[in-house]
Amino acid sequence: MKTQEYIALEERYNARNYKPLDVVLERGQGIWVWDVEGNRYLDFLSAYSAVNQGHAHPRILQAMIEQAARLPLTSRAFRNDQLPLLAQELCELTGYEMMLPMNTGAEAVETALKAARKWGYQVKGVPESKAEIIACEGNFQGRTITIISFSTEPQYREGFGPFTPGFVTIPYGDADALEQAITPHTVAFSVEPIQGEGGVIVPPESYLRRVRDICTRHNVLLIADEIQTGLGRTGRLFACDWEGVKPDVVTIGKALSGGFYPVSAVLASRDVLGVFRPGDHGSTFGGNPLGAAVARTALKVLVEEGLIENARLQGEYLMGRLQRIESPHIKQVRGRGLLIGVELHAEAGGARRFAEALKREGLLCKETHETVIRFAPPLVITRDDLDWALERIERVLMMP
Ligand code: IF1
Repeated sequence: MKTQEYIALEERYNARNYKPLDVVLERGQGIWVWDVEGNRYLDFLSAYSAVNQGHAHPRILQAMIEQAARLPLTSRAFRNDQLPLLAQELCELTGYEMMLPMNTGAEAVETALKAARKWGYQVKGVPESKAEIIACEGNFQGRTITIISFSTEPQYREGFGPFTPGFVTIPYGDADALEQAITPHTVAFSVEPIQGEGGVIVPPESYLRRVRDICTRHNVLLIADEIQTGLGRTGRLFACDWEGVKPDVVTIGKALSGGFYPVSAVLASRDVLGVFRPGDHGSTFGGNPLGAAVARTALKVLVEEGLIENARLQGEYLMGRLQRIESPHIKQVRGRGLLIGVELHAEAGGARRFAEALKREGLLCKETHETVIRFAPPLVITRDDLDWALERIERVLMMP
């Protein structure tokens, strides 16, 4: 079957909740993917940072095969021999006291919000059903009804109400706005250290430090969504590390499995995650031995293969080269590590046509918010690979 036949089938039988680039992929290895016609592409999106370790990483693949053959799923009705080791290794790596495993990013976010509310009632003493959580304009934290309840993007909400109450939004990057929005009922402030879907928005210097200080003074939990920015993407384990900030609660997902399997988690202190008692919360697949074994190896790969450091080094190089492109279309290049957004001028004709042109050049990336091209290659990328990519990016950005 050829590209157009696959597309026709998908358009006919699959809900049209996406408008993908018309490339049908069938194989991936490291930074490269191949389509059904045999064309090779450099993956400059990494499944939105889920394949930080590169496609089909051999060590993670081996762990997956071995665990799949041994025992994929127990449910949490019984214990398994992988989850305790993942919990220990993850907590030791990140410096948190406890973790709670889920599957998708949205589930981790929901779990963090539930933990924060319960913490608010049990520990902070907020009156029943009064808990308030503050989020930022332009946030993207998933697609559930509760999460879109605090989205400020009309398309994510339209037709999906009524919404979950208890959320307020403030401008991103504005610490004073946070201080003003806090009431005695505020239990948490939920923030992305860099807004990914928002257009790779990097907040002003020391924003996270100020936010940390405000949350501490008001006894409000600081929840960082590191689902996209975490696990090496920005050149540190967590993007919050750049400011030396330790949130009370961190959500991770995506690259936690190296893209093999949905694995997410909430990290926090015993004070916060300790609010859950048996029966309060759970998931059929969360903490399953297959996901746990895959995640354990995905974390080892990240650390032992120096991918976090590589993201910082290659990110600096890529950013520097992108900033030196003298294209009339470019308004701003921003980001951190290997999470980079190239914002185009309104007159450039939209980011989509540049993504399409890059695809024809053999490089896959995705536009966000009409005018931003997002670049996020796997963290295993080398300088030579970047030079290969930059030759094409420069050519495409110089087109009329
Ligand atoms: C889609 C976007 C990225 C996230 C942060 C939680 C989640 C995400 C910071 C939820 C998910 C994904 C969702 C995916 C595309 C992708 C995306 F463009 F939509 F916004 F990465 F930028 N927190 N982001 O970025 O995680 O439940 O999906 O596992 O919805 O198409 P999930």
